[in-house]
Amino acid sequence: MTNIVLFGPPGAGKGTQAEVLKEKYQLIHLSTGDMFRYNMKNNTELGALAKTYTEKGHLVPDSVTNEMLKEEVNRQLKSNPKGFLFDGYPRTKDQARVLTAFMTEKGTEVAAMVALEVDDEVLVGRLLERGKSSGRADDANEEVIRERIAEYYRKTDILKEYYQGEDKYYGVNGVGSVEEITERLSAVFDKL
Ligand code: B4P
Repeated sequence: MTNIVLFGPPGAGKGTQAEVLKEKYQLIHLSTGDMFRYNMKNNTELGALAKTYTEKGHLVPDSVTNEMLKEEVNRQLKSNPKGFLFDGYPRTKDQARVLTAFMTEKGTEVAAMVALEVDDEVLVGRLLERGKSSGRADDANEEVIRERIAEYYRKTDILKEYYQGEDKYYGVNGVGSVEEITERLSAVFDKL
């Protein structure tokens, strides 16, 4: 299996690119953000818990996120996938450690972290634009959007070093048209 972590700050375009790349490379796309939104929409207990964090722009606690992710990976493994495309996970050092151990337990590994690099002001602009139509509480106002970006620098950005330490980090310029960025990402994916 080839497992890739698609990385970047909120609004970098991880979800947008994952939709294209999962088809192109036949990978199972796992977005923890989508999983939380599905649970919120369906009013599950997990959704109610996640909402209290996401609407403030904060990360959902690691224990909750890790268990949800593992459960989904276990379910998907039954179909013998070619690999996973992790989108929005891991987002903390604890999540990265859990993912490394979990992949080892499954006899596989994370091949690479591919990161979309985008300036903060571009991120704020994109998310405010999406907020006009998405109905997402976390896109609704600039204060929450800036808090999500601050949370990224507090807890997530450090993961670059974690994967650089394993020689698995690839940075890609995330500014340009969606197609241009897909081409840049594909150049990295083709090597993996
Ligand atoms: P996510 O769903 O992962 O949300 P995101 O960071 O906003 O998305 P992404 O980077 O995928 O951006 P997108 O393609 O949509 O997380 C939401 C929340 O869930 C988190 O804040 C957190 O609370 C919680 N959560 C999720 N995972 C967690 C974890 N592991 N641990 C704890 N909590 C977790 O693109 C954004 C916008 O930009 C779109 O409108 C898109 O159309 C636009 N866009 C994309 N590419 C563009 C381009 N090239 N040019 C112009 N616009 C572009």
